[in-house]
Amino acid sequence: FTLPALTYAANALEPHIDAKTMEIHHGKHHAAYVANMNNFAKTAPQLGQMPIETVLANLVNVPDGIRVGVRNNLGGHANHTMFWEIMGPNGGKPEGEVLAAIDRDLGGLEKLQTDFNAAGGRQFGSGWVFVTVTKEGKLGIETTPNQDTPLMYGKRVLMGNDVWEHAYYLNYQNRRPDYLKAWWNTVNWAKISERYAAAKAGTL
Ligand code: MN3
Repeated sequence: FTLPALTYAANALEPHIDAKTMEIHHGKHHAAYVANMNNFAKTAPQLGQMPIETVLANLVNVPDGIRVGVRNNLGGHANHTMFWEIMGPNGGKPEGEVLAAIDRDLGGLEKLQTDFNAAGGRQFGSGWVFVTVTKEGKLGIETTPNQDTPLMYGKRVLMGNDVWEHAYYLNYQNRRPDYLKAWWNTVNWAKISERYAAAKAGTL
């Protein structure tokens, strides 16, 4: 398991997400999930030999003693890998097929943002808010606690936002709704279009 490098500078998402938050979030929090998985793989090397989504969708097959740890740390690794990928500077606007799907399934971009932020705001404690996508390209909004991911029940994630306090507390403190609102300025819609096409091709 390896920590993916950010494809943009730590300060590239300012003022919406500050460089210090990015450095700690990526370089400490995500790095810890990766290190923990590499430790688990010492005693259960099969974990590193299967696609991540396969392990997460079949946690029952993970040895008892490390199942909770794998759930948390591999979930965290998958969630954060997606998270860095779908953000970036100059993210543009949704276009083409993904925009059509947002209009069709989620009532348009404005309603998606309102509903997604409301769901993220309601998530009690640590967790995530996602837009999931089926192989047919249908979108839905879901939340999970902790580092759980829709991959654990065989779904695919188009995009998602981290509502753990470590994602925003340095800059926003208790103001999670302000973070949720500002976060949309960091979304890389070209990458999300790629992920949408991959979902329909069965390769996401
Ligand atoms: Mn996080």
